[in-house]
Amino acid sequence: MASPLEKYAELLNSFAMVGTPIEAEPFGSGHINDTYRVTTETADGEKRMYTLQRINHSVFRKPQLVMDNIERTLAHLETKVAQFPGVKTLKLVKTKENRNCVRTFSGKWWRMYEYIDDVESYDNVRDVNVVYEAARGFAQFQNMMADLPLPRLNETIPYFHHLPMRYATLEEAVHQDIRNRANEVMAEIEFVRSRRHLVAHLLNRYLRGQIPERITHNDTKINNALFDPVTKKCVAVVDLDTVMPGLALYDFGDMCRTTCTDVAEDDPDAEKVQFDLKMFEAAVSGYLDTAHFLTPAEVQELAFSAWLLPFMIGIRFLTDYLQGDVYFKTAHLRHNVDRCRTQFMMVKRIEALTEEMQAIVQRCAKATGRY
Ligand code: ADP
Ligand code: GN1
Ligand code: MG
Repeated sequence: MASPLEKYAELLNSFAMVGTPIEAEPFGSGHINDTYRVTTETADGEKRMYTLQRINHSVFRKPQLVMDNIERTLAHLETKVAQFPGVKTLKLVKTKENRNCVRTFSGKWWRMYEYIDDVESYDNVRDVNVVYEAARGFAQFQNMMADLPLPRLNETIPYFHHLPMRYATLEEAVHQDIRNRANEVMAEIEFVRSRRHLVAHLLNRYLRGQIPERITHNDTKINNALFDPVTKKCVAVVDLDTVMPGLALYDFGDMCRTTCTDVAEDDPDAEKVQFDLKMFEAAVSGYLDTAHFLTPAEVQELAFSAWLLPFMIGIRFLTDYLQGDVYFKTAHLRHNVDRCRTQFMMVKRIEALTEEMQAIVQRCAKATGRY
C-alpha cells in the first residue's frame, strides 16, 4: 500500500511549504478530520513540520465557509498575540496559488497549517494546574475574539449546540431506527427522555436576551488546547472549524466534560466515570480569572453548562449509533454506545453534585471581586 507521503505527493506539492516533504504520518485523535503531520527538509538539511488536514465535508457541508472563518479568525488573533508572551496562533500555509485550501478533483478539501512544535496535547488530564491553564487558554481565546470586526462569522454547522434540535434529531433517529438498534439502547433513550424538561433551559435564556451571543470556539475538548511542556501553560488553541457565534457557556461546559474526569471518553466501563470537583474548581477559577466579560447570568449557569455538554454530546453519540455511525469516526461496532455511556454517567454524577458545584461557582465568583 502507498505510504501517505506517496499517496499525497501531488497534493503536498500544491502547498507553499519550505523544503521537500520527506515524511507524512497520521496524527492526533480527532473524531472528524483526517490529520497528517508532514516533515520537510531543505537543501541545507533544515527540517520543518506542517499539519495537513482533510476537512470532513460531510460534517462541514460548506468547507469554504469554514476556511473563510479561519482566515479571519487567524488574522485577528495575529493582531493580539504579541500582548500575550508565549501564546501562539495557528498559521495557515497557503497554496502556491495563494488559496487557503485545496479542492481536489475527487471533491476532497485539504488545508495546511504550520505545525506548532515543542508542545504537549492531552486526551485526559490528571493535573489541576493543567485544567486551570486550559480554562484560561480557552477564555483568552474568547477574549481575543470578542472584538472581531463585523460581519458575523459564518455558522459552519448550523444548530451545532442547539439542544432542542439535537433532542428532536435523536427522536427522529429512534423513530426511523434504520439499523434496528433502538431496542438495544432503550435505557439510554429513556435517560434522555426523562430529562426532556431541561433541554431548552439555556437556549430560552439566550432567546429572552438574558445570555449574550459571543464568538466561541465550540469544540473546547482538552486535546484542542496545546500546552508548554515545561510551564504547563496553554500556548495555543487549535481545531478552529467550529469557531462561530455561540454561547460562552458551551465552551466552558465542553472544557469541563473533558477535564473533570480522567476516564477516557470511550472507556467501555462507564461506571468508572467520576466528576472531580477539584478539577471543576480549577476550571471555574481559571475561567473566571480570565473571562472578565462574563455577566452574572452567565456565571449563574456555569454549573448547568457542565451538565449540559456531556448530556448533549452523549445524545449526539447515541444518535450517531442509531443512524449507523455516519458522523464520528468509530473503531468498533459499539464505539458510539461506549462514548454515550461515559457521557451519561458524567451527567448522573453531576446531578448528584449540583449543590457542591453551585457552591464552588459562588466561592470562585466572589473571590474575583467582580460578582
Ligand atoms: P479534528 O477536527 O479531527 O479533531 P484537529 O484540528 O483537532 O482535528 O487536530 C487533531 C489533533 O492534532 C489536535 O487535537 C492537536 O492535538 C493536534 N494538532 C492539530 N493541529 C496542530 C498544529 N498545527 N500543531 C500541533 N499540533 C496540532
Ligand atoms: C468532535 O473534532 P473533534 O474530535 O475535536 C466534535 C465535537 C465533539 C467531540 C467529542 C465538529 O470533536 O463536537 O464534542 O468530537 N466535533 C464536531 O469528542 O462535531
Ligand atoms: Mg480536534
